[in-house]
Amino acid sequence: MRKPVIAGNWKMYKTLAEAKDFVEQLKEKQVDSNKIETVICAPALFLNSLVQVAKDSFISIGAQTMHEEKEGAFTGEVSGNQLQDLGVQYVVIGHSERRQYFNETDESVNKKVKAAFENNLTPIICVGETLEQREQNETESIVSTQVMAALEGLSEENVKNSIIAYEPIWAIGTGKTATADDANDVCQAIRETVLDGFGEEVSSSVRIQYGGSVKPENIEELLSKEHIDGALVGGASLQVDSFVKLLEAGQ
Ligand code: G2H
Repeated sequence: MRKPVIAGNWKMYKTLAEAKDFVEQLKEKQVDSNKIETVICAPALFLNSLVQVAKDSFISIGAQTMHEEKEGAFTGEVSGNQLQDLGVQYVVIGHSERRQYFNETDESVNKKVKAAFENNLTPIICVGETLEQREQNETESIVSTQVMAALEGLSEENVKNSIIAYEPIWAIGTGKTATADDANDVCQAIRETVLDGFGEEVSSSVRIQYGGSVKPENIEELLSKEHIDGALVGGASLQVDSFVKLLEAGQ
């Protein structure tokens, strides 16, 4: 039985005071961590404070990206080692915005995923197709290529502990959501890709999220699908009330 994981991806939103206030409010809510995993992926600047605020609660803190090297002359970057040192537990890797605006490639995603595991961080690995690719019927081949590239060279244990987020690029922040059936079909294709590469035990354990305009109105149907094990949520994770509704739907 795979435990659903709902991860908020705050992107470049909130001030430190707003971020702390959100986590303070959220941790007072009744959320059963046996039934659902809750992650807030915040701007790097806030991670140190949020780990402290979330301590001893059901909330885990994640980063939105990391560098693959442990340390070095990489101005502006943050390493997995530094994240682990703060008590960060998750890291989003290969979000389409990182691929589009910050030159992340399948190859760098793979290096970052490996570095995440070396630093005891759970990677949330994002894959997804553009509208043009979907219209050309290339969705499954594109997504499957991204998944295999991201997981290349990983141990079965690490793949099992990875989280894969299927985020169709055309559905991100646009208000357009893939239908739950379409999202489930692609998540199933991802699971079959993992099955081909790593076997039955790994593919039945790995968790696959859907992301792209997830909101309280569509979460229940998405989570009711066999291959969707949670959600990576942008806009609807910015307000405590809507985020709590997503967590409630997953319990
Ligand atoms: C997709 C998602 C969060 P939103 O990027 O990763 O954002 O829910 O706003 O579409």
